[in-house]
Amino acid sequence: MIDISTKIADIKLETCIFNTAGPADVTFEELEVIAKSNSSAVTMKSCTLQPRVGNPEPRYADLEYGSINSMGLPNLGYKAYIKFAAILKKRYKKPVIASISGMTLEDNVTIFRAFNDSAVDIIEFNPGSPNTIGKPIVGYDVQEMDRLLEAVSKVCKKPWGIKLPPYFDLVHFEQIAEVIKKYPVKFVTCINSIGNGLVINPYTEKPVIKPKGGLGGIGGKYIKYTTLANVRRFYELFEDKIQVIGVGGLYNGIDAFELILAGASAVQIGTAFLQQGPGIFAEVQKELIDFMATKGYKKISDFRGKLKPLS
Ligand code: YRO
Repeated sequence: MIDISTKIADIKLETCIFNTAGPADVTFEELEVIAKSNSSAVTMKSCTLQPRVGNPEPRYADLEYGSINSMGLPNLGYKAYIKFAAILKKRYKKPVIASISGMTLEDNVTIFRAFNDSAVDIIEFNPGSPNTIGKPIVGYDVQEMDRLLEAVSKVCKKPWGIKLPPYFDLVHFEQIAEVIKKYPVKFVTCINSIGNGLVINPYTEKPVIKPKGGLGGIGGKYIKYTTLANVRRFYELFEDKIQVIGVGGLYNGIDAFELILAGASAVQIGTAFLQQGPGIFAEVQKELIDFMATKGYKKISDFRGKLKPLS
């Protein structure tokens, strides 16, 4: 028997594979599709204080090897997700994960506080928007990150982690890790989409999405090696005291295996779920088990983080 269960923030997950915040997880109907699938948890769309319709369409496009999006955080507002969590938990008995992405520090504090008295098991903070006008997104500003994490730590009573944007400079990994270590953060999820790519249709001579002059976050196969590097670097810097969840470019069981080998305690699926539907979770699960069987591994701790050196 091969066991691919895991624990995130001390919450048991029947498998280490579930949906990432963002794709097809805004409405209750969409969340029920995830709950009925083999996704081991139900992660809900990042929420804000007020409901948002998001950016004008087209705001998402499938690409040959992935996706581009500039959704603009369409969501039903945090109160809807507090209600959804209660129903989902009761009906489907699997962990529910809320994602919070308030537009200001004050909004984030209000939303975190409200989720304390909710059925959600885990909270993921998404520092993907600039919380101060004229500054970069919080995840790319070490001081802003410190300010936000301090505020969230003071109010949050649920186990929580952070969905990080990708980093590309080795010093940035160290600076962000130092700030995160100051707070009771249980996990980081690496990575959000690679921001502000531009996809052009050469025939129409136009971008493929409308918002921001065509700029949008890139997901899918294009980003897998950035995901692996971010998982690996944070796994090393946190010395396994803060867990790492891997997401970005995972389409099959061997991708999941590589992310776990790099140090991930669980993996999430985004673009591949959107493109292939909820059957992807059972598929990746089976492929991971089959690949582990060929290696003689019986549980994910047999190989997690154990990437071998070349020499
Ligand atoms: O556009 C989105 O809703 C979006 N897309 C992503 O690829 N990642 C995200 O975290 C989000 C939501 C947050 C934000 C980027 C719009 C601030």
